Amino acid sequence: MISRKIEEKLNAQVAREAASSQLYLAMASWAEVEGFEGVSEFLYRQSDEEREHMLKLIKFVNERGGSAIVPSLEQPPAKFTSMRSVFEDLLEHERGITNAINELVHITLEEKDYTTHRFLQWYVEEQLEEEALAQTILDKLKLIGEEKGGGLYMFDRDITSMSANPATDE
Ligand code: OFO
Repeated sequence: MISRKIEEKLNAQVAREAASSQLYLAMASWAEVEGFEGVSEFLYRQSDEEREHMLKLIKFVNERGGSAIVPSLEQPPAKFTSMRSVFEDLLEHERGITNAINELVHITLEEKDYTTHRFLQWYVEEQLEEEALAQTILDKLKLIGEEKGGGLYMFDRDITSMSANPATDE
């Protein structure tokens, strides 16, 4: 059984995962409209993964005697200024999520809730992978340097083969 405090904190994380899914969906849609098929495919997949992260939390909260709250959704931006800004935003966003997960882990220790603590280790691992991937992608974009042209064409082709996340492929 989870405490009210843990329930509330986990529900806040449900909302964050939902917001991540929405944000990446908006980015995917933008990339698709801009003609970046590979990037949009990658981001649609990321958006789906975030929804999975949300579902995993919802099920955990309910199984542990709490009640998951399905959050309302805020509209993410419809336009992005460049490919680089998309992935800068993505990395920034993931860093924020990592902080939130770390804070959650900390609270489970304070509350002596070792079951939730163990459950959250999956997210700790996931964040490590997601931040590393976002950083790798950004590094590639910095190498390309140009926002248009052949480099981006290759980038769009190559990104489809980048694994979104080994931890999620389990
Ligand atoms: Fe759910 O890992 Fe990204 O946000």
